[in-house]
Amino acid sequence: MWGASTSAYQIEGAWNQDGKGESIWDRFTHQPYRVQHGQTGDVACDHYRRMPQDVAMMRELGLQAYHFSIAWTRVLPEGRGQVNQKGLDFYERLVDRLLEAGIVPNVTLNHWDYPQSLMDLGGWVNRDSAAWFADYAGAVFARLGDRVPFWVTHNEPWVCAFLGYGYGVHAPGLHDFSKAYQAAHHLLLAHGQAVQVYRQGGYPGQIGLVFDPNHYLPATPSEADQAACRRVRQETRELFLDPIFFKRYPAALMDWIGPHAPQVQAGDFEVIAQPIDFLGINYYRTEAVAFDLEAGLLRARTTPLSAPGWGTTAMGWGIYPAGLTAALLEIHEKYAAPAMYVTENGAALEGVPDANGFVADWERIAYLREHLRALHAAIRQGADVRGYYVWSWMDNFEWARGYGPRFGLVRVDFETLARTPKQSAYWYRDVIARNGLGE
Ligand code: IFM
Repeated sequence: MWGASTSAYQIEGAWNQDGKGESIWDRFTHQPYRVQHGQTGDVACDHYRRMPQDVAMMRELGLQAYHFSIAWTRVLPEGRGQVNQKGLDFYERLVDRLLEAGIVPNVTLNHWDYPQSLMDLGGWVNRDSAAWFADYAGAVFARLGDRVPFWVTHNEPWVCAFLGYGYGVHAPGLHDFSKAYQAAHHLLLAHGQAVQVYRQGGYPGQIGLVFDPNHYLPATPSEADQAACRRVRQETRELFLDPIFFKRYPAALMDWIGPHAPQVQAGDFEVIAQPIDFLGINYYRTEAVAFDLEAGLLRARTTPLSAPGWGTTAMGWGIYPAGLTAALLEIHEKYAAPAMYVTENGAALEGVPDANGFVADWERIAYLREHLRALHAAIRQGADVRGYYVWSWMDNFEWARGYGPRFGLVRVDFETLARTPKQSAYWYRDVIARNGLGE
């Protein structure tokens, strides 16, 4: 299955239209010094209004599947309580248009734009978040569960918990690792409860979760660097997958973080470890990890690593395609994971448009081609990977970096909001039509 991904806050705009409530990203971006150049997602790609044309372009370019997220505050403006039918209507129109176009919808419930009203009650640090999330999920399943074949509870829960509550670079902008670990636990609990609601509803589709296992290598063979590397892997990978597959947290990590460890109640792991139908993997980069006393709670400093001959992306991320093979195989082997999908993969690259707005982004093509080779290598070695999604369908709001980094197959001119497919969009159309690279 060949697709592309986006998320609600990054593309929709219309932040306060048709009854939508305020999310933590609305609040965060409206504060000074949070996002580069003070940019916001107020308008973003204006997808909320231009959705029909966007789906038409996806169809023209041969997309088979589209992975997007739902804005919780469009459905429940206060996060709980009264459902805003207009919000659900929008997503129903989107799903129906996709289905008419022969494009499979893959829908994420949480891609970070958490309701501000619930943030005022503590956000993901509040244990009640799990039940609020399950109720929200239930409202969405009730409207769309009969038609959507793939559901994702959370996208990249590490980013949600740690960049939001620990490092403070994402909304809600908190700097407290105890809160980050507690938020991670409640995200997992929320995931489990939402899966339970889905199963109880007897819906015909599949449900899973998406996380982002960067590939990490020790900077040197020293014991200190190897241990630091293990800690980073434990926090970004095992913290989320061990509870789901083994009903426990990684003991060595809990020992290391000591008083920051999350509070777990009896029965939590039973809820978290609901069987899932698939695991989504977002892969972008590989990093070298070195022990560093001044580098946060894990005492681990990460540095981008590029494979020989490859540079870095416009975000300074290393390009290391073999990291995708390694991540898929390691997860396949350790967790005997059910079907896997690469739910995001792509690169932020500069690209100067010509007079017609066209960008000949050969670098993106090189990046994607090499990662598809790496994915194929993992499949040949036994990983059960059923689909691949490019991040992103179109240029969009890259969180704290604003509109600078461009990940899209389709260029968006943020002055006029005109969309122009890049060279990579045509290349990807041909890959899809051939069902491979044709090598
Ligand atoms: O833009 C993000 C997306 O929201 C989540 N995964 C990584 C992308 C690139 O940073």
